[in-house]
Amino acid sequence: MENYWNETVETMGREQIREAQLKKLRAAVENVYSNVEYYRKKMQEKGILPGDIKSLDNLKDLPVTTKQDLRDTYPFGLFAVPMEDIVRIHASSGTTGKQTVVGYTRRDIDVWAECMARCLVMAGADRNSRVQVGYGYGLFTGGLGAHYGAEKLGAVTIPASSGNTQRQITMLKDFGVTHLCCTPSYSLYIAETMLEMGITKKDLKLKGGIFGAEPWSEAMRSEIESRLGLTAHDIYGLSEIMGPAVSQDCREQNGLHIWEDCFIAEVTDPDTNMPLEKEGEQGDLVITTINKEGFPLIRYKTKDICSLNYEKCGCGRTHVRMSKPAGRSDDMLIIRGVNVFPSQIESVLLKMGEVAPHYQIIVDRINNLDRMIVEIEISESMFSDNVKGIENTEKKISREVESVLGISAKIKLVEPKSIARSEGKAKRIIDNRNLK
Ligand code: DLL
Repeated sequence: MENYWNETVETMGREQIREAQLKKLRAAVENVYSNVEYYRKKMQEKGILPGDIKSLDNLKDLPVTTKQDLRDTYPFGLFAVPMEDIVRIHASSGTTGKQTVVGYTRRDIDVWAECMARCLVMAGADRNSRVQVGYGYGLFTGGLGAHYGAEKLGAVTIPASSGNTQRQITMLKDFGVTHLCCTPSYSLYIAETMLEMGITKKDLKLKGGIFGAEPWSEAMRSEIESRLGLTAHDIYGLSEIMGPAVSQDCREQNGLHIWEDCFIAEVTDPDTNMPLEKEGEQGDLVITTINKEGFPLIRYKTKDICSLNYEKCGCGRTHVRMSKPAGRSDDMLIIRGVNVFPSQIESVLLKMGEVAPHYQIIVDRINNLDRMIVEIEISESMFSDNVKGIENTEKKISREVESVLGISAKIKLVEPKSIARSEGKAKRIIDNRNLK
């Protein structure tokens, strides 16, 4: 029997979902038109008024919101309530420009905790669980987002934050932690450190992992599951929209349920911003928030690439499933004209089995020609292998990468532990081409 946190909402009929969405969308559009000058102007420029939203099909008539809009209104220009109603602020790290700031009212924090609690239950947690939150606490939404959900659920919540890996492992063991929340790359780092400490998965009581904040492949999921002895769930979210718990996959591990009582999802053509006609087609995910007070967003271009599946899921939930995000359209490398996602390379590497799942892609432009080098760590056992053996493995991986991507890449096997580990999001790409 499947457990739900909020069965009525999670298993609501599709027609009911759509009816509720239309009602909430109209209210959301009315709200931003009245309370956010920036939106009012954008809508006026497009010649659309709140009263024009008569059906969900009218969503596509509304202007899209981009990260640039958030920067242009920095810091509080898109807030829809007076500052006295804001109780929390989060911000993106701003590695690619000015940081973006989002604000939450008390009700927004409650809704967020509700979404997170649903995700935790979807990963098999309940009030008897012990949840270790290994996402960073602070302006990043991972730590506090997961924390409030775990507390709402009534689980024992361990605010470990990221880093201090040996201590994380001691807590996992001594506190009998059942659920671990952190980035997938950090979970592998934990597995690696466990090995060094002589601790095995049998010493732990882990049942579920709630991993997200960065793209990861199905192959990486299998690797994490076997090394930590748990079921690994993929959780998606972004600070602009809320933080973690916009969507997550259930036990079927076949797409991430987007909480449609809070968000409307569209998959669009990145150039025209129009929804793609065919269900299941891959495109840019655009999200409209319909249950937010402080920082409502209309048609936000996430730049994450996925497809949508509206079929009822084996778990009984009716909310639409997005495919595992393939990456960001702005993280996509275009190498010699070919689109390359780090996740494609990752799947090849993990299928080979001879190398460790730690890699970095380095791209240079030499004499006007792009060159891609994939540095991959070899396992300890391979390290003691002879040079010939290493060369052969390099060639084998190179052939495999070329057959998947259609372009060649130089494969360089490097010593164990030579690629920097991350306690948060892994840095997979070093692009030295200066294309910006
Ligand atoms: O990463 C929020 C989060 C925290 C999600 C913890 C899940 C768990 P940002 O730092 O604003 O917020 O980064 C958002 O990260 O647009 C995606 O490109 C990427 N991302 C997040 N989750 C996933 C995922 C948090 N499960 C950006 N798979 C998003 C792939 C993901 N990419």
